Amino acid sequence: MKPPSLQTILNDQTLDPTLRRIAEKVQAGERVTPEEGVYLYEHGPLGYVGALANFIREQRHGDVTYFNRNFHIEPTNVCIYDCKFCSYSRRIKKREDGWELTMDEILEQVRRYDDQPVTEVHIVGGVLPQYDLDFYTELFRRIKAHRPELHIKALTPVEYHYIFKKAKVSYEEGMKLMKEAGLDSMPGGGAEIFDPEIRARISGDKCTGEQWLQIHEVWHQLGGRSNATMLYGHIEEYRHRIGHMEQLRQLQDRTGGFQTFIPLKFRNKDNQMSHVPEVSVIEDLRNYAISRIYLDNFPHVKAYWPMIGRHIAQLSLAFGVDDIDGTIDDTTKIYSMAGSEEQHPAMTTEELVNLIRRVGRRPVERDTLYNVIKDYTDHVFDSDKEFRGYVSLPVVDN
Ligand code: V47
Ligand code: SF4
Repeated sequence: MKPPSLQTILNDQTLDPTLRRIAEKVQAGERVTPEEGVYLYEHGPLGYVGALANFIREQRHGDVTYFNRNFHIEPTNVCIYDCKFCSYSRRIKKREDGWELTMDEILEQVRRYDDQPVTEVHIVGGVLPQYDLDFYTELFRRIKAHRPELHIKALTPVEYHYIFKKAKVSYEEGMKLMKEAGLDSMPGGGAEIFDPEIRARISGDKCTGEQWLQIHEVWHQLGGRSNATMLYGHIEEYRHRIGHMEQLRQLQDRTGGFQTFIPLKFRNKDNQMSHVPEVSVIEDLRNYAISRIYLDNFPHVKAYWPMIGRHIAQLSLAFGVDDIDGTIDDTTKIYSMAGSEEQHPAMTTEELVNLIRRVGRRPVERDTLYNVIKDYTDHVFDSDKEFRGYVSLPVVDN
């Protein structure tokens, strides 16, 4: 399944002149302005934005669709902050229904994957005072001592800002300490929407958008790589999405340290914004496409399949997306609690590969830094012998 070609769009004599100008710019590899970005959101039909985004995607990656083999650890599902969209926030999650893993319990989770060819551990969860600078630097050291080649993608500026402030160290000092301890890269979370007014209304008491951007900049200056997300489809307007992406684009122009942009659809279950309706699938696909068009200096756009579900993830591959994240075990709760499509987000490597193949794309396993590990285009699975890509873990119950 593919949208119309860019040439078909340009051949349409009835095309709105501004949309034609934007399509010509995309064809010429020119950057779209913030005003044009908002215009795309307001007036760009699905087929049109899909054609532009797919043109960019195929120019850069052809049919290649990346995935990786990773697992998630959430040290806690309780959080001192009060983000209105989050089912971890202190207003929603009472400590009695929560878990708070000790360092040994976290290391035990890492050890469960000892015989699995996973390349990355993604550590993210709520913010609590006991998970401080000493805790995380020691944790990273112990993970590296146990399994040096496992890539640690961990925490976000939300945690780092809190941890560094408490430890009275600068962002520069703090990120250096994290790097020395074994941090390999930073995931994209905590970005939400940078606009101060919207951010104050949905996640008032955590780090600001500016602080989020500063911490990524410091990390990039240390040679680190990171991702960026955008929480969309709640109370923000189109101009806020473009404003968010514009700040990311500017930072990327300065550092080149971002790898992947991950739009995250707001889900409304079990949080303080349950009254806000979720946007449609069409809006999801338009948003992927416009992200791909706008963020011309981001190498990759990712659809996080546990959140949007396997079928929309498949569709997204025709709307600018070239990465569908990894095989994820079923301990990842933040999304299932918020009402994501996948209550138990785990897919075997074979399932993930087939999902990509069925929409005519080429599945390629990557490591966190997009080094190719294996091209699965012509791979024949032998289900009995192959590693199946996920291990079902018991739900942690304290
Ligand atoms: O920042 C929380 C989001 C994010 C909800 O870098 C919600 O590879 C929707 O950033 N509806 C954390 N979203 C997860 C994240 C991530 C995920 C996968 C891969 C990567 C990567 C990063 O989850 C938070 C917040 O924006 N979130 N609650 C909700 N109700
Ligand atoms: Fe805490 Fe993050 Fe949830 Fe906000 S989004 S309440 S910082 S876990």
